[in-house]
Amino acid sequence: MGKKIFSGVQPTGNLHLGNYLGAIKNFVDLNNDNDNKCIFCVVDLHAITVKQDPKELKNNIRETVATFIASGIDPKKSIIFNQSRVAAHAEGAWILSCVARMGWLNRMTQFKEKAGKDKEKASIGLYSYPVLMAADILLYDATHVPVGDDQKQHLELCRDIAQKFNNDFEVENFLQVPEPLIQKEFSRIMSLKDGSKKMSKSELSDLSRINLTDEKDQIINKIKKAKTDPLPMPQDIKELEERLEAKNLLGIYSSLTNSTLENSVKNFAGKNFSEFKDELAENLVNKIEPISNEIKKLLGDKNYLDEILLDGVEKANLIASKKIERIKEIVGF
Ligand code: AQP
Repeated sequence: MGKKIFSGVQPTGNLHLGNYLGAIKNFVDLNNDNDNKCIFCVVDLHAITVKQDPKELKNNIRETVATFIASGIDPKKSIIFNQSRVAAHAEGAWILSCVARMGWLNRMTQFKEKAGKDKEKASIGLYSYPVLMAADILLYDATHVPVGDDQKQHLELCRDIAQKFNNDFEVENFLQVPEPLIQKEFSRIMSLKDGSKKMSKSELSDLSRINLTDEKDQIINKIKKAKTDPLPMPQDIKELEERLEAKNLLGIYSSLTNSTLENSVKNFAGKNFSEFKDELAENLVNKIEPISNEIKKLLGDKNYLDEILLDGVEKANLIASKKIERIKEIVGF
């Protein structure tokens, strides 16, 4: 039986290789299966949990849509829309925030990482972010949610919220408890400058990530400058536990070439990093350059991107407004 897929990407600029290999690549495969119903959301309400420049946000919303399409998502076979235009997301988030427990949210590691030492100054939205994410997913009865490894904990929370709502209001199976779809390998791509940190949009150094809008020369340069260690390429997969940068680069290579980490290690065992880096850069350019060119082409036609969003908003609204009405009835409004 086909799956009901829902996933979101924040329009916070600098979409990168981690977003692509961890999530968007998976969206494309799921979208290519005609049995699946796919909804891909540009989660702009999530984006404003940290300060955004309004003009840039508007551009980033379009750029996220362009990235979906340039990566291979067919807008005719899926619903692509932006979250803020479907009021049920914000309404659902409020109702579910009365179901979720403080203790559950207090355990969320992403909030701790993003708020850093100065928690008092973080927005309330950043704290309750996972509840909005639960509303996003549950409004569409999604059965499966493709995400990168960093979102695993939020998805577990979404499952807990769905189960508690169903129990509290005695509506068995009313909210669909979704399954995460997290790739077994390479589900967390790390920074090119520090193998212990995830590749991130907000990292100050652009050299830490491959952006999906990077050009050939930028990609080659970033791989050349990517951090490694003084030893030759690892001989054995066990060495990777201690050699995080080598592990990350070999992981990226394996993901791009659809090979296992073990085979990639065998391929380059004992060679110089420079030889490996040349091959890695070539594979990256082959994958990213066409996407980058297509994003730029699509951004030249803002009307086309806006039409996709408008169409998506209409379709998403039809589904979400019915579900939120039922939720309101159940709650007693
Ligand atoms: N490094 C990563 N490796 C694998 N998957 C990743 N994802 C994000 N980074 C990696 C996955 O991409 C999807 C969309 O992510 P998002 O836009 O919701 O959030 P983000 O990229 O984590 O970006 P932020 O929060 O704007 O900024 P940073 O990156 O600075 O923290 C998700 O499925 C995510 O798992």
